[in-house]
Amino acid sequence: METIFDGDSDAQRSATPLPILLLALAVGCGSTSADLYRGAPDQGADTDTYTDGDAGTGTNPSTDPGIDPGTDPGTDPGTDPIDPNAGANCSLVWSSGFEQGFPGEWLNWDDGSYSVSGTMPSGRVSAWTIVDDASGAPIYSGDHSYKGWIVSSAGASHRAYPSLHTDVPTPLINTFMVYLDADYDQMSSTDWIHFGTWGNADGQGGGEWALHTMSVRDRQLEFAHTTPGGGEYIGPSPEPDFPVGRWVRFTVYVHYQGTDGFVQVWQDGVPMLRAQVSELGGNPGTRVTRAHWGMYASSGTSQGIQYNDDIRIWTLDAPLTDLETEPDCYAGP
Ligand SMILES: [Ca+2]
Repeated sequence: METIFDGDSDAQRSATPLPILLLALAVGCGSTSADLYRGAPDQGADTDTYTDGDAGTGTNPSTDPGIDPGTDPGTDPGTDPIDPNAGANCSLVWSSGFEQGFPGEWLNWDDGSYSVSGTMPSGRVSAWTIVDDASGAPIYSGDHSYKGWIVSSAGASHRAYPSLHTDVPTPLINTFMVYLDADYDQMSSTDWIHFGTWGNADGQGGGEWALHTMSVRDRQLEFAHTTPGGGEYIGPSPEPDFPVGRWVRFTVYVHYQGTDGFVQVWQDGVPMLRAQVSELGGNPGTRVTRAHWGMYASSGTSQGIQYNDDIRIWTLDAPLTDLETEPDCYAGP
């Protein structure tokens, strides 16, 4: 049975500001989630979230009926694909806590990087596996987590992760947990270890799609394939090194609006980066159809372990209007 939070993470979350998720007001007046699911283009109806990042709709968050800090997320059985405890504005559409094995909820495709036994496959220098509680490896919830690891530099980028092919309308929220165990002193300033990729491959096989990524490079969190290139840093100053040796909670907001799009990430509840998804200019769309997380890294990266757990994708029935407060899809209605 997968639980969403353990005691430590509850304590960690309680230190963050009260989770607030605001409904956008009247996007297209009468736009419904059904409209969004049909992928109806909504270009022009939305405010420009990139330049209008501040809250300020006048809505009083304390009156939002969707927020109930007293709800105990730990009571969520976690096995229902549509989470009954999801916040009023969030709908859980996909999740992986690595409790179902592989392929389980993942694309049934393995490039040779998956190791059932957890030992490095012959001829490889990076691989991934699913570890269990008995292994002593970090587990965020349930009894299993993803582990991707690198033992040597390579001639090409390391790719050791499962992939998701899906079709989810945006705006959406992707929450996931990362535990990085890497020695930054052994990484050059240009080496990177990736945490997430999102994009809108059209499924037609042409290989043309808009994508954007998030990684740690030169010790710090960054986006790539966005405008600005590494993302606009909006976190505390000075920018901290990305933490190693503990679980970090990411909350990623993705909104594709045809030829333009927006992405923002919170790290443990703190806004860190935002950017425009500029590749939509050449490959427009409104839905995320491809995503992966885990150990994708520059060829020069010679070591490192990354654990992932509780990867979840939630749709929103309207764009966020408060981009300061971490949207909390776990908050019960
Ligand atoms: Ca798990």
